[in-house]
Amino acid sequence: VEASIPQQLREAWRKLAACEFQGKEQFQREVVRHVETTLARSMYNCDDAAAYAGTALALRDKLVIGWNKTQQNQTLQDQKRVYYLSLEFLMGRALDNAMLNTQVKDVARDGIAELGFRIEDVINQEHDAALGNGGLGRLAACFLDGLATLNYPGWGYGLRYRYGIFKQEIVDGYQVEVPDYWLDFNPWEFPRPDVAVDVMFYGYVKKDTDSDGKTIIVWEGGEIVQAIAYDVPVPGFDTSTTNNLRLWSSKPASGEFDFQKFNSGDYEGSIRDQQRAETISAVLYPNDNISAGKELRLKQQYFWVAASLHDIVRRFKKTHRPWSQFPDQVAIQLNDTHPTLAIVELQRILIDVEHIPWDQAWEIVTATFGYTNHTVLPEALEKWSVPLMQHLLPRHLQIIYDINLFFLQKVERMFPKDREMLTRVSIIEESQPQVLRMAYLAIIGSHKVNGVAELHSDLIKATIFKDFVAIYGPDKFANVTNGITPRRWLHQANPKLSDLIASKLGGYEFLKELSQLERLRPFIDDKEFRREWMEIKLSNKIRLAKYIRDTTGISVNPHALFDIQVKRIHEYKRQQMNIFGVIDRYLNLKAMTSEERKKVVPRASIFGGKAAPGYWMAKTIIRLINAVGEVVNKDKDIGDLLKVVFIEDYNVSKAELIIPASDISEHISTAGTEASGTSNMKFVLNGGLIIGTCDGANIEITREIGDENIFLLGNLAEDVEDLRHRHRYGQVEMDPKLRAVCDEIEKGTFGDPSVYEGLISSLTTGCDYYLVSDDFSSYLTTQDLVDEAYRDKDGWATKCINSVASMGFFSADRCINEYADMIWNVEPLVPVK
Ligand code: Z2T
Repeated sequence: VEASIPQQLREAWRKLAACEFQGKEQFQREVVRHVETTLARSMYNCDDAAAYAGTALALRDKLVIGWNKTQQNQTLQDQKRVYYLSLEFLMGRALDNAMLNTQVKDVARDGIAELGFRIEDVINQEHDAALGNGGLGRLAACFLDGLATLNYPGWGYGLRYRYGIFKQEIVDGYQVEVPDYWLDFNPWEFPRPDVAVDVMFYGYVKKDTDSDGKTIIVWEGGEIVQAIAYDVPVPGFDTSTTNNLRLWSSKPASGEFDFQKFNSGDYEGSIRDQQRAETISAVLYPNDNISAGKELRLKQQYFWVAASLHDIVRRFKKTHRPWSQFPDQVAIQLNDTHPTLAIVELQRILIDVEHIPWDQAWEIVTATFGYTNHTVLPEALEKWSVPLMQHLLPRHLQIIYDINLFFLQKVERMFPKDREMLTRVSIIEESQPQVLRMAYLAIIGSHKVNGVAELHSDLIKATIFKDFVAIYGPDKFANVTNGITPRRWLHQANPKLSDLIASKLGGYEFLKELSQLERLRPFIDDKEFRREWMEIKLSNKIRLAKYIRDTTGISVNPHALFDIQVKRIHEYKRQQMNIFGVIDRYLNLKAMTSEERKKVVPRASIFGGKAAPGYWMAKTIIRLINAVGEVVNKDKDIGDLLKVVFIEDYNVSKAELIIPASDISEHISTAGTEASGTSNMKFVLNGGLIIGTCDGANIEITREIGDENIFLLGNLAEDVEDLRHRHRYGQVEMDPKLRAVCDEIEKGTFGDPSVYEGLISSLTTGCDYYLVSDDFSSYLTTQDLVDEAYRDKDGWATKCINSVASMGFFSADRCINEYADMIWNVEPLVPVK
């Protein structure tokens, strides 16, 4: 490539090469230049929004330089790369993260202050990039940060949704969904009109003969939609490595936009065609842990997968290697089953386009893919209807049939007497209509399958994928416990705590090597250190209390115990158990004498989270939380002893505000239902304790921090089946305290009780599938232990500090290194200067 450019030209370009700003003054120049030229504003009309835009553009220029170098270097080094395919990347805000990762925040803070702005106000102008629902999407974002920080050549591939997750408003206690216009100003993306891929849907399959007279299969005659790449730079922390997140946007393919109609006056008709194409990347499906099963969702999946694979294959082909080396150059990780069609698409490219024999092609495919499972909930396991697949992707369905046939033949040879086995493991479920079990296809097409926490990885082997362990052996199945990036979730969200830790450990190395937190332990008895630690917690609580007052009008005493549950609202996560517990607490307080009340630990119960728009029960839970807040918060008897707050529109940037303010956070899913949970890690890393069930990563957190530092409650996963059975046969008496809570709701204390009928009956006639009544009394007793422990301020501080010191394991970096070694077989690159 170098040699093709004349020496003179090369020198000219080198001499003129853009360079990064250095120091405060150059930073300020860049900001002012952008405000005055890019935005055409001046000091007379530069508001916070313009200051944000100027700062973001200055930082963006800096990122782009490292980004270009990284990409050139990755091409030059020509080593194996990893591609993380995820329908969700819950990135949150970029500016603060960019400043911190490139270590220019102090310069920017001072520089922007001299121009008349507070850096916090500037940062708060940014819209979240909310291209995800919850844990799965945020995990993908943490992984990108880890990949870049560790200098792995790793790209993300996703969809550029016009509308990310909806904005939640609370109106009269109910959730109302409002569109999120996040793209109105987004300096962090770069359209690549030259990177365009045509993607076909529908059409028909026919047999043909090529020039040598060989039979070939052609898929043609379908509708073509164009994918346009938008690239987002992903800077690593304290490294020049800046990786790429490539998001695809849909538009009509050239020629598909019907100029015939346009010219004959059917303008509206032609616009309709255009809109049909644009609809593909228009909106994120707002379901967390529920499969929608809609045709448009399947179109999104294929559109994204086809564009990404085309891009990956094109990059590979530029190296002129034989196809057999594809898995030595490319690792593709499937974030859940959403991108499973990538397996079929690669097989299609290899056999239909590259004319590689089936077996050779299949070997390449399985060596390339790894599949991560994120749930065992049956309603979340994707099953696509065969007639829909036949209609939308006829050639892919044929290939799936062949994959299934060869697989079942192998199984039949292994288990000749077990006919039932074949029906159980077939990709096709014999229902009406037939459906494709995407998880089975993902397992069959990958070389490694992993769960996201130990318990979850064990459960999938013992339950939903049991037969596949018998077929492939246990080594195909692994565990990679989730992790979080300490850059965003400690350094960015909780700068004071990060600074205090750095002052003791002698610098910020721990942000790259989180196990260094162990070195905090010698300071555990240091009075001054403990005082500073608890003072930081208090200041984070004051920051949150102020936000709550400004946004809801509710005043929360910062000295109260902050009890926080923020996550998607879902029956399995059991926010209902939490709010029932709050009602029980309220009833107890009401029954107390004023003397007794003096001994009570004041508590602020803080909730946040979105319900899927069509999930009625989840919406009812939100309604109940708000109704309880209405009653409790204005009860003069109760005062500061209990406050109930629902924070609107929980998202990544709110999480950064809320998590550092927690004393205790709740992770109380029915045992065996929460695959991992990742906010549990974020809360503990920020010096909060947790109350939780023996589920997901709570178990490993307990192992790391010690069971004296966590409040565990409830039944174990192994008991769940039996308990559910007993409920179905009416053998369970409802817990009397839960009965009293339900009676209070039914009395109308929290407004029209008919609103909550479904919620109450889910516990009774609904067989209490999530076992609230089985865990309720354990939950209440454990909450009493929390109060007790909180009274001992010193003991509490010791628990918090010891826990933080033990959190090294939960860094996304550890997690990425495990994927790299065990699944991807990729090595880091030496970062460019
Ligand atoms: C999701 O956020 C999770 C699992 C899903 O399964 C779908 C979505 Cl949108 C299809 C979550 C899990 O519920 C959570 O336990 C886990 O920590 C997270 O994925 C990341 O693995």
